[in-house]
Amino acid sequence: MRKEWAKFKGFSAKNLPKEEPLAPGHRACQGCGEVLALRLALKALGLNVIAVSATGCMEIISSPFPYTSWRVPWLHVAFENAAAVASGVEAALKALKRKGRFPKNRRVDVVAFAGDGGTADIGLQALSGALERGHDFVYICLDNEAYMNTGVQRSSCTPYGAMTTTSPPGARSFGQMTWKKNVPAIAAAHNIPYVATATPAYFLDLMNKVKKAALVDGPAYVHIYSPCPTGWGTKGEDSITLAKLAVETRIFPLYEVIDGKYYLTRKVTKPKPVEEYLKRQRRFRHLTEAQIREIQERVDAEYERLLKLAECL
Ligand SMILES: Cc1ncc(C[n+]2csc(CCOP(=O)(O)OP(=O)(O)O)c2C)c(N)n1
Ligand code: SF4
Repeated sequence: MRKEWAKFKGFSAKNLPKEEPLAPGHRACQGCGEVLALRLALKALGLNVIAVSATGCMEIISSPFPYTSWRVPWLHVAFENAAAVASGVEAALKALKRKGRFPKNRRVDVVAFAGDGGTADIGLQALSGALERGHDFVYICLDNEAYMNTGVQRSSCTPYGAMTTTSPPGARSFGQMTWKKNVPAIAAAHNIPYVATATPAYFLDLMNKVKKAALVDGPAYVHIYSPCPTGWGTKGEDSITLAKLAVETRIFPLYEVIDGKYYLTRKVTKPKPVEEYLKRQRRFRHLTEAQIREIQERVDAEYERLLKLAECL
């Protein structure tokens, strides 16, 4: 365990922060998993935060001029540069402290938010640079598995076989033809102190991971799986069930990578078949039995690989 966590006892149902840094009244779709993840992450971080968010659903729904849902200082930045701007904010804070223009002991956490498109595709270079330079900040990827804000285009985090407007199934295609990019593994390859995966279905786990990410000295990366009823063709009320199913089928395992060491935070010993997860979503409706089998085999193999890397807490 890292020394920065010594005094953090963890969130529980009894000590949840009262503050809601993300105000209600925003314009997210009903049942949006991404805005729930954002709300929980901000709740864990508290009010001493400067947030940077890339363009995408969470920016659009939270800031229709002249309104805002952000009760903390917030910068909306371009699609590709959330990590670069967060690096600049963190460096500026350090400089202000050095020059005596900001109280030395006042803690302000810098956090960058971006979707999977803003993280795994267009923002990957900025993210890699910021992680490699060792800025003390948290990067949170809100992964709804496509470019939702602009009308459900595929990203490199879109799962194999999924239908999007740019991976339509038909005579020559079965949907997304590539396997989901493993961004947490890419982040971990930068040898940063902390990487974690989370989902709003396990909200205390999510909040504890975000808080731990903020407490570590140096860069931290949290990848949050976020159901999107509008883009996935699911019911709003099913978002939490789906997020749970993603973990229970081993499609989205929950783990931490602390100083390069993997720890499974929820070991799934009796996995449900991936079909249970796939069949509830319109984006997978066209898949054949053979394709579902192929996905099951891949999920089994990836989980075995993860088990070899991990120790259970
Ligand atoms: C350089 C650039 N290219 C394209 C766009 C248009 N654009 C804005 S948001 C977005 C998709 C965002 O997708 P993602 O990061 O996955 O976030 P989500 O909306 O799904 O939360 C795109 C393509 C842009 N703003 N800038
Ligand atoms: S399109 Fe999806 S991610 Fe965007 S606000 Fe709606 S449900 Fe949320």
